[in-house]
Amino acid sequence: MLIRRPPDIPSSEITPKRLYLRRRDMIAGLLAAGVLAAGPRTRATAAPLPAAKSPSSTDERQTTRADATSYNNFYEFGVNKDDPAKYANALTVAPWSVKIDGLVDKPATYTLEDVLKSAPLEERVYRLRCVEGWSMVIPWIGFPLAALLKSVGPQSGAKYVAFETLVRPDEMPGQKGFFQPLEWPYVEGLRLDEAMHPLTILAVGMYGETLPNQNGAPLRLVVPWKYGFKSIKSIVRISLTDKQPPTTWNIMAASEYGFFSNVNPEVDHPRWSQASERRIGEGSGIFTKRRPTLMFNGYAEQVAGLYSGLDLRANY
Ligand SMILES: Nc1nc2c(c(=O)[nH]1)N[C@H]1C(S)=C(S)[C@@H](COP(=O)(O)O)O[C@H]1N2
Ligand SMILES: [Mo]
Repeated sequence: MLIRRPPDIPSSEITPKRLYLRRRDMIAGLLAAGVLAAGPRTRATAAPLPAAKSPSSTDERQTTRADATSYNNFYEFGVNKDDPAKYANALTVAPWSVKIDGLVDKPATYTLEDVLKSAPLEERVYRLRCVEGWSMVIPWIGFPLAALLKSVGPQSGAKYVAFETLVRPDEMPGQKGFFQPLEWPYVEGLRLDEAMHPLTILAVGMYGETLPNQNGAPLRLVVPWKYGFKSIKSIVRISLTDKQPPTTWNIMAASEYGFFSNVNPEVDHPRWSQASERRIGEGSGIFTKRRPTLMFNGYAEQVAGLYSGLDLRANY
């Protein structure tokens, strides 16, 4: 969990030996694959990323990798579902660093390698439910955001965590030209207790490999009980704040997308019902099967307590 480990304490003394070796091998593998390159910008290629499956995984049938990597929302590359798969390979994701600032004891610009030292990687198979009414089941590889936050030392005044995506129009066609669908950078935020919840992870991989660019390489958030847009991709900045931070879809349409955006089948989007969803891969056209949407996307048992006493209709 230490970002800056005193040089006299070998990491084998802090972490169980087995995990230590795995993490060292993993970092070596990522270096070899160019994911953690220190030199000029590199287009990383998919590298194997072995990780043990966490008990917080669902055993529902997983969406195919082909579907999860070809039907994406990543407006920096365009607004169509196939734009990210078409254009995101131009994005250089190494070297990568994340600026962590605001109300923390150790603000700094951390390399991706530093960030990866905060905790061992795990596989987390989570449901992801888009506000548009479709869902997937994806085997992410990542670690709890809480581990990274603890290692930088949140200060007592910190109440929220704000996130920012890369702005690089040269490599992100959706950020240049006449039609700009959103304001850049894409920004998101969580309350500090949501960010510290053990289900909230930072992902660096999926399906046993490093993240494809269209899924938010090299580092993205995954918050399984909230609508997909909260799971911000290709993160370059994490700030701890005392005020609720602005969020991209709320800036775009405040009456449709609130700060919380918890999956809630009882609160409809102003333009459509949120009571059911289409699982990607389960039929199309008239054969589309719809499943009921579950409260908090099926994670109510773990997260409902975060919202006790909060009116979820007013705080959508
Ligand atoms: N930076 C950024 N992050 C983003 C988006 C985006 O357009 N830009 N789209 C969001 C939306 S609407 C969804 S549903 C998920 C989709 O993640 P996936 O493509 O890995 O399934 O990413 C979210 N993160
Ligand atoms: Mo979404």
